[in-house]
Amino acid sequence: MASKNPKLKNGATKQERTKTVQLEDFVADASGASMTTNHGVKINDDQNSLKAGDRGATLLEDFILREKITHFDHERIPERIVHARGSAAHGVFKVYEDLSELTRAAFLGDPGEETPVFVRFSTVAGSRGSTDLARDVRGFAVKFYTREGNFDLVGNNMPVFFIQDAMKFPDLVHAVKPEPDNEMPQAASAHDTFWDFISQTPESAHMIMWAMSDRALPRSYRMMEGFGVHTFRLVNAKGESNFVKFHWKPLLGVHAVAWDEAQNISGKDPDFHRRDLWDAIEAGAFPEWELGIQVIPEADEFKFDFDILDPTKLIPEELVPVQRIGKMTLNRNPDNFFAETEQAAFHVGHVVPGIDFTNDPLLQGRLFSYTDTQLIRLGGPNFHEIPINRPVVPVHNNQRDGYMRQTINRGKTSYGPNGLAANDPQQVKEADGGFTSYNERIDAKKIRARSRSFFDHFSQARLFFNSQSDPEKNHIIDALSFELGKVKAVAVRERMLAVLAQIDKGLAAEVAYALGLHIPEIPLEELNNSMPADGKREDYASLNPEGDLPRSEALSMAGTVKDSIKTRKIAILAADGVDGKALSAVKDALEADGAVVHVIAPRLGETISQENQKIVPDESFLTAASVLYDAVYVPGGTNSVATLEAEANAVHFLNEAFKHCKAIAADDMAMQVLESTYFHKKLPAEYSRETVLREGIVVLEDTAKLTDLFKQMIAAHRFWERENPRKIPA
Ligand code: HDE
Repeated sequence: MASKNPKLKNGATKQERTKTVQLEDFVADASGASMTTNHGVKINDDQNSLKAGDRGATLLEDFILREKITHFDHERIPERIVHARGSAAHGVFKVYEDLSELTRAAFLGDPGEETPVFVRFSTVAGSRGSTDLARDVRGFAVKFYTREGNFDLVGNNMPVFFIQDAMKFPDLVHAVKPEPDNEMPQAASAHDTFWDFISQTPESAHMIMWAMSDRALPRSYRMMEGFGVHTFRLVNAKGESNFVKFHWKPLLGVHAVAWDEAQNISGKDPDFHRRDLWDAIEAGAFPEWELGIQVIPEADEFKFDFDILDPTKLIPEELVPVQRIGKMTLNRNPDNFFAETEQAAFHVGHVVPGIDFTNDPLLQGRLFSYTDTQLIRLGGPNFHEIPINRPVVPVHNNQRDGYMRQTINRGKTSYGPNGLAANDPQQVKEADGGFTSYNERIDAKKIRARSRSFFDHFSQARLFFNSQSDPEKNHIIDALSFELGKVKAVAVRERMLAVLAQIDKGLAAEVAYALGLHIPEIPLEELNNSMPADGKREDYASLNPEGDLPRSEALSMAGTVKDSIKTRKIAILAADGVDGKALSAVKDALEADGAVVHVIAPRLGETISQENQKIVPDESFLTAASVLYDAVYVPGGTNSVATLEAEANAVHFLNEAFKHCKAIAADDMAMQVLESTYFHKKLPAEYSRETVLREGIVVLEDTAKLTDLFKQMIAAHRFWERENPRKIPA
């Protein structure tokens, strides 16, 4: 499309190349404009169809009605077969230092270069309209619009995957999606077909540990790690290659919600993550991640006790540290969900010179799938011309035509070699930026098989479990007990117990207890049913060695960043007669540190403080719920406290906040409200600083002191120890 933007006509300055400027050419803004048909005819009446008389039949002649209804009839496209539910944002990426020793990718070689990105987060199993808080893996797909073309890092928030070979992907997805006879359950993995498949497929054991952990219940997309999962290659200008694993590290830390809370959020606000991302960006609290790489020299390919081509394995950070090489900031919400978020087409095969693939058999299959899926989803081969998918550099080749072609290719030649157009467009030498594949030596027989080096199915699952804090371990046990508890086929439950016993006997015993079952003795060679017709059981037996590392701190969320209350959502419960001075002091102090504070009152409109000042509540107890907040504060004020004490919703709010291990603060006078909760007996007897920070509850008259402690408690995120001895009522 010819540019309407005069800045772009002169081409090529760095700023002008940015994606935002490119997209502007396609943005339509109706402010002050006349209404027209799609063909530009001004419309006089958009309220009534053309009829034969006042009360007569509608005329087929009505081209305005027909155009409007026809377009409407075709508004939907197929949703993504996986990752259908997603939310996205624009941003920028900047590398910290020149990495040209490692890779010739230009966007990683110039710390002065700002590369536009578009990032889409998603759940995997649910459909487009499903809840954000399902227990699920999250997609973390980043499109870098570099000056050498698009690079897509299409990752997840977990560093490993369920299967080792692309051949199994349709089976996995059929098993996890709603069951085919009744289309239930929506977005959840807690059902027979999923666990049936998993219990026959021990290679999924490691990923199952991640999926049953708190990683599957992020507090926010902004508080998730991201992983490229596969081992890729970085290749420098000399043609030297290193293996690489990609990581995204969120600057706000990695945080989760409780499972009971997640289930409640799904009802109260199914758009919880979508809203959170949108609101943070609108408020200017731009989400940030550092890009990390683990670099493995070619010579070290066989140094590990697992195969680096196996996507069910991670490389522990203790063995290969993650170097933080750059920062990504998301700073702009899309203008239009469909045009941008829905039509974005990511592809793990979109790489730029300097980044290359490995033979990971899952990655190899993905290299086929992503273009193929866009052909059906976006309707033809020209989806690269959709504005959100266009690179910010010119595109020239001899590909032509197809549905919805936008480019008007001038000239007679659409082939090469050609003499009529002097061979234009020209191929590009490697030294001038032409893509060349890494010259990997391959000398092998053609076989359909799985490498024995992929058969250790349990040691990293065990490493993950052993690396968790006690509350995290309890959450995994609870998650498995819940999920398998929803499975109707007892044989599937039992088989899963045998799989869990290979990971950790204690874990299996706890889940077996919850299910009221015994752990069956299934020998290792009978656990794996994912084998070919002629395969011999012993050849496909899982291995289960001890593993080199007892623990890896980086796998636990317990030690994550806990130094900020930025963007945390805090509720202040208030009614008429509230101590307005204390309320404002706490609110102002929290907001000054970047928290989002909402006053919640029995009704909307106005709340009058004891100082006779008007406070406009953000929500009422009807519209708000504690699961939508990170912490809660109850100011004093005789009348307010009396009202709240009698307000069942306020007491419920506090009970739930306690149950979900959140920070709770109250003025001394508001103790009366806390006394109506079920947990008041559990309140720490003496409010030493240490007790307060351990328990996450502070009741103090001194507002300044209270604010200081409350902030530290909010930054700590959750007080999971409160769940002990796991007897918190609903
Ligand atoms: Fe995907 N995956 N995938 N996947 N994937 C898709 O492409 C596929 C895998 C991931 O926000 C689809 O455009 C196969 C691993 C993300 O638009 C499809 C295999 C990882 C997204 C597809 C995998 C991912 C997708 C569906 C096994 C993490 C959403 C719609 C061989 C590293 C991207 C689409 C977005 C989407 C195929 C495994 C991540 C069908 C065949 C492993 C984040 O092409």
